[in-house]
Amino acid sequence: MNSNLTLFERAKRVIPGGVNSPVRAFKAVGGTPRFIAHAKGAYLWDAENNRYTDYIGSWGPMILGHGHPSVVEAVVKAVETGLSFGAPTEREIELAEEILKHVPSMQMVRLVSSGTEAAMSAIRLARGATGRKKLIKFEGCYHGHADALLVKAGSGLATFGNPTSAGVPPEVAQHTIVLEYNNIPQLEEAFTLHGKELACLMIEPIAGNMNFIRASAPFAKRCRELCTEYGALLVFDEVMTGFRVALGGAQSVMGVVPDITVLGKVIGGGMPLAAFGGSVDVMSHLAPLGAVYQAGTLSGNPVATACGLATLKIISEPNFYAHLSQQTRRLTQGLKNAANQAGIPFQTDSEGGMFGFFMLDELPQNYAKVMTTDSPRFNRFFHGMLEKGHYFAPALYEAGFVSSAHTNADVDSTVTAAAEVFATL
Ligand code: KE4
Repeated sequence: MNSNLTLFERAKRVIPGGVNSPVRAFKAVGGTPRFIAHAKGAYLWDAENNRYTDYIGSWGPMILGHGHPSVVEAVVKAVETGLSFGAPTEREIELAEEILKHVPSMQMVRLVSSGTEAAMSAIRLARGATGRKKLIKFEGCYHGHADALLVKAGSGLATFGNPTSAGVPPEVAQHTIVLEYNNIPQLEEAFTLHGKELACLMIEPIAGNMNFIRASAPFAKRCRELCTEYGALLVFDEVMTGFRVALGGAQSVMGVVPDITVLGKVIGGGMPLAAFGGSVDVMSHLAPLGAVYQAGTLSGNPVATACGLATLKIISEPNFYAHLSQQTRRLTQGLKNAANQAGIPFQTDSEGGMFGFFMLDELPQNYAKVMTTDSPRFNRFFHGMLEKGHYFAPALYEAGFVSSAHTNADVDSTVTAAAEVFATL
C-alpha cells in the first residue's frame, strides 16, 4: 500500500505541485494531501485506507454523496452505448430541458465542460451582445481561471484591475473593474463612472469562494437595477450555488433575475459538465446562430449528460432540499454549539446543502473581513478534524457541502469530534 506521502512525492515529480488543481495541494493548511482511493455515500477512503466523512463533495458536485446507485447505473449504461460522438444527442436536449425547467430566467442553455469555460464564454457572450468591453467582478469571488477574471482590485475605481496571475497581460486585466462585495456606494460610483462601457457585472450571488457570504438583498437589488439602467448584463455565477442551495439556485432564493446564469458542479453530478444560459435574445448571439464563437469537443458529452440527468432527477424529488437543509443546519448548529462551549467565536450560515463558518465575532460581509480570520487556528481545526476522519475544505475561504448521504449519525459524530478539537484550539 502506497502512503499519501509516497504518492505525493511521486506526483510532484510528474505533475506541477503534485496536483491537477492547486487547492488540492493543502498549501493553505500545510501537510500532505490525501490521495483518495475510493468513495461511497458520505465517505472517502485514502490510499492508506483511512476513512473520512466528506464535507467537500468534490467542491460541490457530489450532492447525492459518492456512488449513488441510480447515478452509477445511468453512467454505466451510457458508457456501454458510447463515450463521445462529437455529434448532437437526444440526452443533451433532455438535460437542457431539465435545466431550463428549474431555472426560469434561462430560455436557452449551452453545455460546456467546466465552470471556467462557462464563465469565460458568458463574458464573451455579454461583450458580443452589448458591443462593450468592460466588466465588473467582486473581490473574493472566483469565476474560474479565464484571463479576464484573474484580476484584483486596481488602486481606485478610475483605474482598472491588475492581474492576480502571471501570464495575464495588463491589457486584458484593464477591462475588469474589481469592487468590494456588498458595497453599494462603491457599486453606484463604478456605474456612474463606467456604466455605459460595461458589458456585464459577474457575481456569485452567495459567495462560496469567500467561504459563505450572501449578497445582501439591497446590494443584489442594486446590481440588478444598475445593470438594467445602464444596459449591462447581470451574470450570476451559480457554478457552486446552482442546484446546490435550492433547485432553482440562489436566484430562486433571492428573487433576483439575472440576464445570464453560469452553472456547473451539481449539473454534472461529478462528471465534467457545466453550462451557461439566458434569454433567447441573448443566447442567439452565440455561434452557429450569431457572431460570438464558442465551442467544445466534449461539450454535452453523452456520459456526462447521463450523470447530470440522473442526478437532477433525484434532487428534483419532493422534499429533497428540505431534508438536505435540515442535515446541513444540524451540522452547522452543532459546530457552533461545540465552538461556543470551548469559548471560540463561531459564525455560520448555510443554504440547502452548502455551508460556511468563520471563527470570528461577526459574520463577515466581504473578503477583507473574511481574511481577518486567525488562519493558524483554522489550520489547526482543519488538521484536527482530518486526523479524526472528518474532511473539511483545506482553506478558510472555501465553502463546505453536505450530501443527502450524510446521516444524523455522520453529522453527530463530526460534531462530537469538533468539540474535542475546539477544546485544543
Ligand atoms: P471549474 O473550472 O473549476 O469547473 O469552475 C470554476 C468555478 C467557477 N465559478 C465558481 C463560483 C466556482 O466556485 C468555480 C470553481 N470552484 C472551485 C472551488 N472553490 C473549484 C475547486 C478547484 O479549483 O479545484
